[in-house]
Amino acid sequence: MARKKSTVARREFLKGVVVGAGTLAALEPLAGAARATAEPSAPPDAEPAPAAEPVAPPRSIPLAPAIESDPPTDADVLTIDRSGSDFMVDVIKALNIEYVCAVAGSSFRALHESVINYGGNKNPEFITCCHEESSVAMAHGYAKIEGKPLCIFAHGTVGLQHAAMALYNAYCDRVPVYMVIGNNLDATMRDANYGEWAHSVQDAAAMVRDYTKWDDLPVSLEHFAESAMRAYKIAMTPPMGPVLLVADSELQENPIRADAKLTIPKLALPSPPQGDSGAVKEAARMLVEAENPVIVVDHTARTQAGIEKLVELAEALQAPVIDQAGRMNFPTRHPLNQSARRGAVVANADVIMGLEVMDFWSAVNSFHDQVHRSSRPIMKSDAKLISITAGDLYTKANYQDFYRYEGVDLAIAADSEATLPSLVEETKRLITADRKRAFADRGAKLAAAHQKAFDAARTEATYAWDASPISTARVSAELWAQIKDEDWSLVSVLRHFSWWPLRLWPFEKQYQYIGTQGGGGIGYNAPATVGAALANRKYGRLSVSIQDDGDLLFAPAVLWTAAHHRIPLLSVMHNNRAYHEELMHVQRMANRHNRGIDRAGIGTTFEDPAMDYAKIAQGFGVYAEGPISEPSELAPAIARALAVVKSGHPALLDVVTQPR
Ligand SMILES: Cc1ncc(C[n+]2csc(CCOP(=O)(O)OP(=O)(O)O)c2C)c(N)n1
Ligand SMILES: [Mg+2]
Repeated sequence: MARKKSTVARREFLKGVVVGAGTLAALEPLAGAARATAEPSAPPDAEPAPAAEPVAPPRSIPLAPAIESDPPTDADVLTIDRSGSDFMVDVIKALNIEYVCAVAGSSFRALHESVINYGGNKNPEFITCCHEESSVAMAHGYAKIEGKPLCIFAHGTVGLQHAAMALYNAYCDRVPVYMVIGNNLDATMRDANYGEWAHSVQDAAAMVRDYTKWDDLPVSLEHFAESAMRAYKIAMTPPMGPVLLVADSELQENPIRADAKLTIPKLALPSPPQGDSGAVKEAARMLVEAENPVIVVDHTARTQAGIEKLVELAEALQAPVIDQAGRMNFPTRHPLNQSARRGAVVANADVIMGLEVMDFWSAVNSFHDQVHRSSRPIMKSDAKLISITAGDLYTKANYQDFYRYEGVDLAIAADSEATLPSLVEETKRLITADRKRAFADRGAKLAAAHQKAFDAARTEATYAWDASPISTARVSAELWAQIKDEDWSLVSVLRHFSWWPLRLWPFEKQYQYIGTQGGGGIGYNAPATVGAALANRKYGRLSVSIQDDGDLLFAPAVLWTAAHHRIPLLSVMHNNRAYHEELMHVQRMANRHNRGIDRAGIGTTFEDPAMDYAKIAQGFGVYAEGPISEPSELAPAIARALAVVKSGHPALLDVVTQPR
C-alpha cells in the first residue's frame, strides 16, 4: 500500500491561524476566575510554535500550499498533518475552555485525538466520563462555580440522547453549557461497520432544540469558527443557557483545504442589559416610600460583586430579603435575611420586588395539593409588585419552566445584577433623614426576628440528636464542625436535606452555594458536585457535598471520574434508602384513597438488600467508609475522609440517615 506523506509541518499550519486581536481580553470569566492563556498550541514534545503575528485589520493569513492540493492518486492516504479538528481545537482554545468532558464516541474521534495530541491535552484537558448525562451535569456544576462553560463532546445521536435531561436541567437553571457533538452527514461516507448509520442523524440538535438556547451545523471550518464564537456569546448572555454545535465528522477528519483562510474571529461578551433608567428610578421611589418593602431573590447574583450590591441595597433600605436559593445571593446570617419568615414578611409587605425570580407567583401565593387543588394569595391585595429579570427577554413555548403568570405593577426586562448598581444609587439618593430613622427601626425589628428564627432552627436541629439512623441536622452539624475553618464550598442540592446547612451555616461567598438542578431532574447532584469540585480545585477550596442515594444511583461511575482525575470532593451521603420524596407522594395518594400507607414502600425504597455505597465507591477507586448509622461514629469518619480529600482525592461516607 502506498503511503502519502505531507510535507507541511505543523508550525506552518499554525502560521495560518490567527486569533482575532482582543479575543482573549473579551473572555473575562464571570466568577472572577483566573484566566489561562489560550494560544494555538502544539503537542508537548513538538517544537514550540511561533507566536501568531497579529495583523490588523484582516486577521487571516493564507495557509502555505499543502500536499492536499496535489492531484488525487489511487493510493490509500493514511496520514495527514493537518485536520479540520486541529483547527477546531484552536478555536476551543481561543475560548479559554479548560476541560472537555466526554464519553468517547467515534463521530468525534478526530476532535478527541486533536485535543489530546495536537492540543497537548491542556486547556482543554480531556475528562473521561462514563455517561453523557454526567458530562453535561459536570459542566453544569462547573459553570456555577466558575461563571463560564467547559466543553462537552458527545455522539450526536446516542450521546445526545443520554445528555438530554442534563441539558434540560442546565436550561431551566439558566446555566451556560457548551456542547459539541459529532455526526456523519454525508450518507455516502458512513461506515456501516462502525454503526455510523444508526449514529447519524439529519438534524442532530432537533431533539434538544426546545431546551437549548442555540445550535448550529457549520459546513466549513470558517463557519465552525464563527459559530463557535456565536455559540459562546449566546450561552454567556443572560439569561444564560446551553448551546450546541454539530461538528460534522468529515469536517473534523478531512485535511484542511490548502486555500482555506482560517480565522478565529473576535469575541466580545455583551454587557448584560441594565434596566431602563426611568423604570429604575420608579422602582427606587416605590421601595423608599414603602412602609414594608421586601426583596425576593432567586437566580440573582452571579458574582461576589452581585452579592455585595444586594447587601448594599437591603442595608440602605433596611428591607428584608427572602432567598429562594437558586444561587448564592445573600449571606444566610445577615440580620436582614428573612428567608425562614417568608409567610410573615410577605403578608406584611406593601412593595415586593423580585430580582431574577423564576417563580414570582409562588413567592406571593400558597398552593394546596388536595383532592381539589387550590391556591390563595399570601400578600395584601393592594401590595405593589416590581420585577427585574432577564427572563422577560427570552422564553420558549413547549417546556413549561416559566411558571405561573404573576401580574406585576412594574416589570423591568433586564439583568438584575447589572441593574443593581443604578438601583442602589437611586435608592440612596432618595433616602431622607426621616426615612433613614424609620428604616433603622424596621431593621432593628428584622434583626431580632432573624435571631429568633435562627435560634428556633438550632433548637429544631437538636431533635433526635442521638437517633439512629442519623438525623439530617446532626449530619449537617458534624460536617460544619470540621469544615468551618476551611475555605469551603458546598456544591450540592439541599432540598431533600431539610436545607439544614442554609439554615445554620454562615454562607457569604459566591462559591459557597450553587443552587439546585434547575429542571428538577434527579441524577444531577453526583456529577454536578464533581464538576463544581473540578472548578474549585485550582483555588484550593474544600468541596463538600450532601449526596442523596437515589440521585447517586443514576450514574455512580462519575465517582471513578473524580478518582481518576484526582478531583478532591467530600461526599457525605444522605442515604435514606429510598426515593423518599416519591415515597411521600405515594403515601399521600394512599391516604387520599383511604387505603393506608403500609405498601407505599413498593417502588420507592431500597431495602432487601440495602445497597452498600462504600463498596460501590471503593469499586470505583474512591476512598469510602460506611454504612454509618451511629451518630458517634460520624465525626471520626468525617475527619478521616477530610484527610483524604485534603490530599487531593475524592472520598465518600455512606451515612444512613433519617428521611428528611
Ligand atoms: C430523572 C428523574 N426521575 C424521577 C424523578 C422523580 N423524583 C423526584 S424526587 C425523587 C427521589 C430521589 O431520591 P433521592 O435522590 O434519594 O432523594 P430523597 O427524596 O430520597 O431524599 C424522584 C425519583 C425526577 N425528579 N427526576
Ligand atoms: Mg433517598
